[in-house]
This record gives sequence, structure tokens and C-alpha cells, in this order.
Amino acid sequence: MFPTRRLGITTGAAVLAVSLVSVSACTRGTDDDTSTTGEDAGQQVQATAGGNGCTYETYNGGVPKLDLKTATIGFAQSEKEANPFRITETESIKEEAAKRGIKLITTNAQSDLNKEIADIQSMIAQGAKALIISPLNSEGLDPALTAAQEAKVPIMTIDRLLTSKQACTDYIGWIGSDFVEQGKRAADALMAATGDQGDAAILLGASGVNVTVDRTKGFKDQLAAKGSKLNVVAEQTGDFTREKGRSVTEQMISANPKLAAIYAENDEMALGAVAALKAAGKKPGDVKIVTIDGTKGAVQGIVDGWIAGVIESNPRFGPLAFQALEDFYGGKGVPPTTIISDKEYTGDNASAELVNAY
Ligand code: GZL
Repeated sequence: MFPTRRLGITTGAAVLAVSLVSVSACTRGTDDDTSTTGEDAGQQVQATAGGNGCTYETYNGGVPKLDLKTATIGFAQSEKEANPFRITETESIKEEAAKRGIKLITTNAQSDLNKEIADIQSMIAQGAKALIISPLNSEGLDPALTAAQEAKVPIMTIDRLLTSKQACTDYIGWIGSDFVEQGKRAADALMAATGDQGDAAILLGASGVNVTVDRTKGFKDQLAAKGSKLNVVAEQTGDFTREKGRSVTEQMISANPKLAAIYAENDEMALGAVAALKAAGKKPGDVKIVTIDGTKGAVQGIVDGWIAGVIESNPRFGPLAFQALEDFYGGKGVPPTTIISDKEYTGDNASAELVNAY
């Protein structure tokens, strides 16, 4: 299931349960889409791990009990909202707060760590009594975490993991994907798309982020485990952005004219790679691309033949994040780790499943 090392669980706690709780939310697509996404677009819990749950009485020596209906909650977003993953993540948090009648204040760090620290400190000063944080990096938020601890403001984390921090001490718990598994699934898809042969390149995510480490580890481990004939000739970070994904791909294809495959660690970089391939006069399918996220642009790329496969990374954290806060203050408790399930888009289902992309 999930070896504890992969989830940053140092207690060696085993996976507690495989729960198929579905917290489905009909969230809207990206801003240019008036339709709603499919009814299963909300996140589903695939498993929880570690501990018997954290509550306001056990968190960091105890914090004041809150009535979520009367308190102000803060949400700290990490990257600028140019990426549909970020747009959808923020929208999901806002929608769930509105649905629950919760007063929410939000910030966006514009991909700047120092700004995310300042944003968190500012929301505490504005009176936020609990926080939901999407960390920019897996390390470096210490001044913000300290400010929250001193103010007795608990933090629920989503998306990226604070790998050296402790659940129910530095943060309540964490909700996110199994990023190693995503990398393994991407490797399987790329091996299938290429007939498991040819030169391949990796567009790495941003450095200092557990998502990048895990997606890379999963991908390479799977190639090795399957004795793949794919030959990784280049790997370079595209910083999870479309612009850098394009510029790095331009360099990769000029240095490796026979490049047959690209593993992009997110859709924005994959779409940048498609732009580079088009500019180089390539045709759909000349270079097989597999990517991770599940944005409408990438899934459309499958329909158009430019992308071979997309592993979902579902950003609709709103329902599960606020349910966690409800369980935290209600006494049921929050597990350190909640893993969500992610679907896969292929040539066979992309057209029909496009409605569920974001
Ligand atoms: C994954 C998230 C990643 C997305 C990227 O949970 O942290 O960050 O896959 C985003 O699109 O940049």
C-alpha cells in the first residue's frame, strides 16, 4: 500500500484503513467553462494512514474549540493562479466554505515562499482561528508555523507535504495524492504508448517539493522494476510552468533529435512541450507525452493526439479539508495522512471523460 517512508510518516504506523468514502462535489470547471464537471469530480478517499486522529484537545497541547459557523478560517494558496490546478483548488476551497456558511479569507503567495510566510502571518493577525495551507515547498514555512503555534491557530495541510514536520504538532493532518504511485502509473502509460522503446526525457517539477521527488522516484522505480527499454537521455526542471516546459523541451529536442517520449510531471509543462513540438514541425504522436494533473487542456491534448495519457491529480480539496476541520473540532479526530484516489485519462476515455477534467 503506502510504505510509510513515502508518506513522511516517521512513526511506522501502518495504513489504518482503505476507505472508499466519496465526498463528491459538483464543482465547476475552469473559469472559461460554464458547464459543471461530472458528479464524481470530487475527491474520494483511497486510504488513511497513521495515528487514531487528531483533535483540538490533542493538537499541540490543546487549542481552543471553535464553532466553524462563527469563526474565520484562512486559506493560503501557494502558486500563482495561472495553472488550472491552482484555480480549481482555490475554487473548491471557496465553494465548500460558502456551502458551509463559513467566513473564509484567502491569500496567494504567487509562487514566493517568503510571501506565503507573510500571508499566513497576516491571516493570523486578521483573526483567522484555523488555517488550510497548500504549501509552496516541503520545507521553509517554519516562521509561519511558529506564528500559528504561538497563536494557537491549527493548520490543516493539503496538496504538498511538509516532509520534516509532525502531524498533530506542526499541522493537524495532510490530504493529497500518492505521488509515487502517480509516477509509477505514468511510467506504465509511457511504456505502453511507446512500445517500451526509444529515447525519453523527463520534465521535472519544481525543486524542493515532495511532489517532484515522489513523481520522479515512482517513474524511475517502475521503469527499473519492469526492465523497461526506454532510455532516459535528459531530465530537467520546468518548474511546473508552461513557459519553462516549452523552453526546456526546445533544448531537449535540439540536443536529442531522436527523442521518442516525454514524461511531464504536470500538465502545464506538458502543454509547453506540445507548443515546442509544434514549433519544431513535429506532428501529433511523433513524440509520446504522458503527464500528471488532469486539466482540460491536457485531456484535450489526448483527443488531438499530442498527448498519450494523463494521470489525474485531483485538486478539489474543499469538501475533505473542511470535513477534516469539522472532525477536528467535533472530536472524531483527523488522521495524519489521507490519500485521495486519482483517475487516468487515456485515448479510450478522453473524449467522454473531458467533462471531469479541470
Ligand atoms: C500536486 C501539486 C502540483 C500539480 C502541479 O498536488 O502540488 O503543483 O501537479 C502544481 O500542477 O504546480
